[in-house]
Amino acid sequence: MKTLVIIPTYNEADSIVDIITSLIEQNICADVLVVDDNSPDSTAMRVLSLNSPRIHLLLRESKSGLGSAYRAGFQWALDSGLNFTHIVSMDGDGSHRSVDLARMLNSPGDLVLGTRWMEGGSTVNWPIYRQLLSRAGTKYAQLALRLPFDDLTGGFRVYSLEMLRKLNFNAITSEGYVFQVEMVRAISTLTTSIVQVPITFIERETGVSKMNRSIVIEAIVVITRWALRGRAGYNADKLHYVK
Ligand SMILES: Nc1nc2c(ncn2[C@@H]2O[C@H](COP(=O)(O)OP(=O)(O)OP(=O)(O)O)[C@@H](O)[C@H]2O)c(=O)[nH]1
Ligand SMILES: [Mg+2]
Repeated sequence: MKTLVIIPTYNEADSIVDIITSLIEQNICADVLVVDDNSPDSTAMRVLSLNSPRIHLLLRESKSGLGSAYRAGFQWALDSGLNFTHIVSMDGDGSHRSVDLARMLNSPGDLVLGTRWMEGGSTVNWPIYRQLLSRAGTKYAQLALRLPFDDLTGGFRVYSLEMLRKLNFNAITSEGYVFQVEMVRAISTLTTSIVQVPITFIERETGVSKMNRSIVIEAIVVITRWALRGRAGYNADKLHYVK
């Protein structure tokens, strides 16, 4: 197993160094890739200051959304020639714990979903309205898209690179939380090897959330559109998402 952890960042200068250091020092992964959108708070400079061949930075010109940051990161991993076998997606605000990642990496699957809303999973200091929004979002996506998973909007995941290689990233076009839903939707046309591992999600202590109303509206509109169209069937989705 050779793992790359991808962390998208926008203004996470206060938390990014601790996260990377704990991953590298505990040898939880081989390498880390930060995809930074030219954060005004100099997140990228903090990453560069760590000065390690195991820490990579993909610096983009301006804030372009979570989905496009992950697409760029996945493509970087595929093109890197570094022979990674697994890719982890992880937030750069301290909400995701490396101790949970170690358990996720021990769970075999083409896709491992870090899951808050299952037995053993939890959230710490997360406002009740955010919990309700997250649970409602997952419930709606679960029913509308018939995806039998308990945390469809979370960003803490392990992907097998062999499986990612088969996906047509150009077909995955969403940006906010719904990008996480679209990844599961696309991957479920490829494999049934999708497992859930309980995680504890901790509310960020520094920096500010990038969540906003347009991200929620995007999710509702896009999921509803997929649900109405999706009755056309699994094969149409497969042709769309798989190379
Ligand atoms: N590169 C890049 N990273 C982003 C963008 N939007 C969000 N991120 C990062 O994606 C991760 C998740 O974003 P958050 O703002 O923490 O969103 P969240 O965890 O869903 O919301 P909170 O619970 O409010 O923190 C963080 O590391 C952000 O810095 C973006 O447009 N570009
Ligand atoms: Mg967060």
